[in-house]
Amino acid sequence: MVTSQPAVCESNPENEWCPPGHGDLYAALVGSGSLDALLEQGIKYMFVSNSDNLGATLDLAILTHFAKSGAPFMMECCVRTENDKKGGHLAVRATDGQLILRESAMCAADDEAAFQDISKHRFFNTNNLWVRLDSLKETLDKNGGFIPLPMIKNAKTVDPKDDSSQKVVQLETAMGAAIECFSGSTAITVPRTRFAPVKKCDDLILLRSDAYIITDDFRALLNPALSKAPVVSLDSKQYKLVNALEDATQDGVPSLLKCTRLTIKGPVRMSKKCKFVGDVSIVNGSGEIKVVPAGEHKDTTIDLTNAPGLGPLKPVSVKTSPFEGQKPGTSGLRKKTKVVMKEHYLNNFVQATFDALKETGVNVSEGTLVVGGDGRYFNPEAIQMIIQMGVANGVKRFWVGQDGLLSTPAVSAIIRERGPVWQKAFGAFILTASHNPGGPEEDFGIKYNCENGGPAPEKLTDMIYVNTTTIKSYKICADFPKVDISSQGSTTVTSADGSASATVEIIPSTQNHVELLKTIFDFSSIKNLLDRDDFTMVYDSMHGVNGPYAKAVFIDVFGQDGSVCMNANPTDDFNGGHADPNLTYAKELVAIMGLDRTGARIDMTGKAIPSFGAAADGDGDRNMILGTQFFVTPSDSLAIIAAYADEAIPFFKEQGGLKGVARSMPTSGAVDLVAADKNFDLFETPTGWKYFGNLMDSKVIYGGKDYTPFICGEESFGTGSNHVREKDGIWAVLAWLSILAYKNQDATKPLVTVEEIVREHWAKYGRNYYCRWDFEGVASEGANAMMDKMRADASANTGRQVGSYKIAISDDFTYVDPVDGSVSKKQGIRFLMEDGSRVIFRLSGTAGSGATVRMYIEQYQPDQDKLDLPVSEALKELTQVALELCDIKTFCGTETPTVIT
Ligand code: VG1
Ligand code: CO
Repeated sequence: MVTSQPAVCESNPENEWCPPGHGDLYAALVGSGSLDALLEQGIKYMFVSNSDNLGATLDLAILTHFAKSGAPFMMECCVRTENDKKGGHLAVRATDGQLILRESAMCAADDEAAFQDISKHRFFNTNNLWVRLDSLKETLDKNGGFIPLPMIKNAKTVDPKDDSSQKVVQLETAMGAAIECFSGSTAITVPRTRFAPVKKCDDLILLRSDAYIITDDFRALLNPALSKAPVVSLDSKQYKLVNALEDATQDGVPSLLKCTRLTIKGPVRMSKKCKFVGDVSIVNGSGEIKVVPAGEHKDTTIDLTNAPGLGPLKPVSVKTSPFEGQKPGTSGLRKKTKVVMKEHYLNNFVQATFDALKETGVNVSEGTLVVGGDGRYFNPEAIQMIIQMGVANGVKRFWVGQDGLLSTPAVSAIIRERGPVWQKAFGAFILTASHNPGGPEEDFGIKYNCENGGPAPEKLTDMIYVNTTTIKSYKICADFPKVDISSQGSTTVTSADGSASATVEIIPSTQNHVELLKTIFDFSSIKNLLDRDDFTMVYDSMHGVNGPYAKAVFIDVFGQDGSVCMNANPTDDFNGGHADPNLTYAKELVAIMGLDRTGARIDMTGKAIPSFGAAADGDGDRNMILGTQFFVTPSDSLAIIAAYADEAIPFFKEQGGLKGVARSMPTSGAVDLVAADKNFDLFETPTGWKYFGNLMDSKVIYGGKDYTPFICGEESFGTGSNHVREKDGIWAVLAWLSILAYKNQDATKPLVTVEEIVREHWAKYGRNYYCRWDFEGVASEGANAMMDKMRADASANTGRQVGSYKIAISDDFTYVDPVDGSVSKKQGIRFLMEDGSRVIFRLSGTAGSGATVRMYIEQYQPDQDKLDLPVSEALKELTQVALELCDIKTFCGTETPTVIT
C-alpha cells in the first residue's frame, strides 16, 4: 500500500532522506545562484557528466559541433550492446517527434522485451550532456523555477542494507531526462571511449587491467590492441565493495588483454602473474579464499573448490561492532588496559588503521611494518595480534623489536634508517602509553607512525577514528603461528598452496638507534668527559624501555660502570611506578641529585652527589636533565641545546649550522630569545610531536624552504631534532653531555657544571620563570565546562586588568601549518599579558580515563638581580591570577594540583 507519507526509519533516521537523483542538478544550479553567476560571467555552454565516467573529457570537437548546431541541449549517446540492454535508451516520442529518455523504471513490465531489444532501441545515454545556459534559464523561468522532469519510481527498502525493513518508494529524477524539456534538443553518437563508467568492481578490474591504457592527457582508453572490452562478471556478493576487489588483487591485476570473458564465482585471489585468454571462468565453491595459479589460462574453467588454500595465511573476516571513544589523542590511543583487552577492542583500532592506510594510498604489501613497544603489560599479546592482522591485510614483512621492545625514537630511527630500499618500513605500530603507568589496572596505548618516522598526522588519525565508528568486521589470519619474539632471527611462513609468504624478523632493539646517535655526536669527546675523575653521572630509565638503550650507550659504548644506569631493566608495570621523568615521579633520582619535589635543595651532608643526572619516560622519548642539586626546566634545556648546537654537536656544525627551532605553544619562550639572537627560523606549534614533522620535511617532502638542521621541544620533557621524527630522550642526554664536554675541554681546570651553564645562559638572555600545574583525574564535565567558559569569555577578557596584569589577548590557539596549510583549532586557551607573561590552559590528550587540566604559567625576567628566585615565589601573583581566571575551584572542586613541573 502506498501511503504517500515520508518514510520513517527509527533504527537510523538518516535513512529517511530520499536522495533526489542527479536531476537535482538544475534546481541546485538555480538555488545556489550558480546559474546566474555563470551567465553573468558570460558563460554560455555547460558540459556535465557523471563523476564516475572517466571517458567524459571536455572534447573541443564536440563543443564546436554543439555550438554550430544551435541546439539548446545535446546528449552524447553510444550504440547499445548486450551489456547495456538493461539501461535506459533514447527514443523519439511518436506524438510530437521530441527526443525523450526512457529509463527501465518507466517501462511497463510487458514491454520489457522490446525495451531490451538493442536492434530496436539502438542508443543509450552516456549522461555526457551539453547545455546552453541561456536556454536553461529560459526553460526554468518558463516553468516557474524548475524543470518538469519525469519522476522515476524506485521500489526500495527504507534501510537499503536491510531487505526486511519497511518497503518504500524512492522518487528521483535524472539529469538526462531534461532532453525532453528543450524543444530542438539533439543527440550525438560518440565512441565508447567517451563512456567509461566505473560502477561495479567488474568495471574497475577491467580499467585497472592492461585492457585499458591511460593516455598522456590522463584519459582511460580501451587498449588499441582490443576491438572490444572483455566482458567481466564478478561474483556480486564477494566483490560488491572496492575493498574486496583490492584484497583479491593485492598482488596485482591479472592480464585481460587477450580475454574475451572473465567470470568469477567465489572468493579468490589473483596476481599480475595471471594471464586470462579467451573465455575464462573461475569457480571456488569452498567459501575459503583460493589463489588462482600464476600463468596463462586459456578458454577454461578453473575449479579451485578443492585446491589447497592459504593455510596459515588464510584470512578470516571476524564480525565486530564499533567501540566508543577510539579517537587518538595527543599521541595515539590510550585507555585502561582492561578496556583494551576486551574482545575485538584492539582489533577494531588496528583494522581501522589498516583501512585508513589503504584509503590514503599506502601499499602495505611493499616494504616492512615495524612493531614494538615500551614493554608494558599486554604488549606481547598485542604484537602477535598485529602480526596476524597485518598478514590478513596484506603485509608481507615485519620487523619486531626483540622481546617486543622498541623505544619511540628507536622506532622512528628504524623506519628511516633500517634495511635495503626494497625492505624500507612504510610505518609502525608503537605499543605505548608513554609516561602513563602500566599494568593490568593501569594504561595501555597504541599509536601509528608513518613512512617519515613521525606520528600519524591529524588527517590520518581523523580517518582512523571515523573508521572505528563504522567498523563491521576485521581481518585476521587466526592460524598464523605465534612468533617467538625473545630471540633475534627471521621466520617465513608460507601458504599451503605455496603462492604467498610472510616474514617476521625479530630485530635488535637498540642497534639502529645507537648507530644513528654515533653519527650525530662526538662520542670520543663525550667519553673523555665521562672518564674524568671529577665527573659522575646517573641515568634513570624508570623501568621503561629506555634501559637497554642506556646500557648500550653508556656501558657497551662508553665503557662506564653499570651503576650509571639506574632502573634499566624494563618491567611490564614499570615496577608499579609512574615512568614520567619529572621532579614528582622520578623521586629516586631526584633525591640522589639532592633535590626535593619542588626542586629545592635538601641536606646532603656526607653524601656524594653526581655531577649529572637524567631520567627517561616509559617509551624513552622524554628526558629530565639535572645537575648537582640543580633542576633544568625542559624549556630552558631546549633553549640551551639550541644555543650550543653549532659549537658542541657535529650534526649541526657539519651541516652548516642550526637553521630552524620550534616549540609547542605552552613551552616557555626561552628558545625564542636564542632564535632572535642567532637568527633561526622559529615556530610555535600545538602540543604534540606530530606538528614538528612537517617543518622538518618542508623541503624534502613539500619542496618548500628548508628549516633543517632543526631542533624542537616541549615543556613536557621532550626534546629532539630532525635526526628522527619523534622526541628523543637519549639524544637530549647526549646533547647535554656534548655541551658539558665542550665547556670542559681543558681537563686540568675545574669542572664547569650544569648549573653554571644554565646561569650563564640566564645572564645573557634573561630568565623565563615557568611552571606547569596538572590537575589529574578531574571530572570531564567540569573540565570541559571550565574550558568552554573561558573560550566564551575570550573577547570579554581581552583588555581586562587582573591584579597587576593586563590581558592583552585572550583566545583559543589556532595553528595554521606553514608547510601544508592545514588548520588545527582549539589548541589551548591563552591569556597573553601586556608585559609578555602568559597563562595557558589545556586539557590533556593523553589521559587514559577522566580528564587532566594543565595550567601553564610563564613570566620573563630580564633583571640580573632577580634571576635567582624560587620559581613559586617569582610566579606567585601570576599563579593566583591564573586560578582566578579559570575558577577551577568551582568547576572541578579543587585548586590543589596533583603535579607541579
Ligand atoms: C602530553 C604532553 C605533550 C606530549 C604528549 C606525548 O600531552 O603535554 O607535550 O607531546 O604528552 O608525550 P597532553 O595532551 O597530555 O598534554 V609522550 O612522551 O606521553 O608520548
Ligand atoms: Co613518551
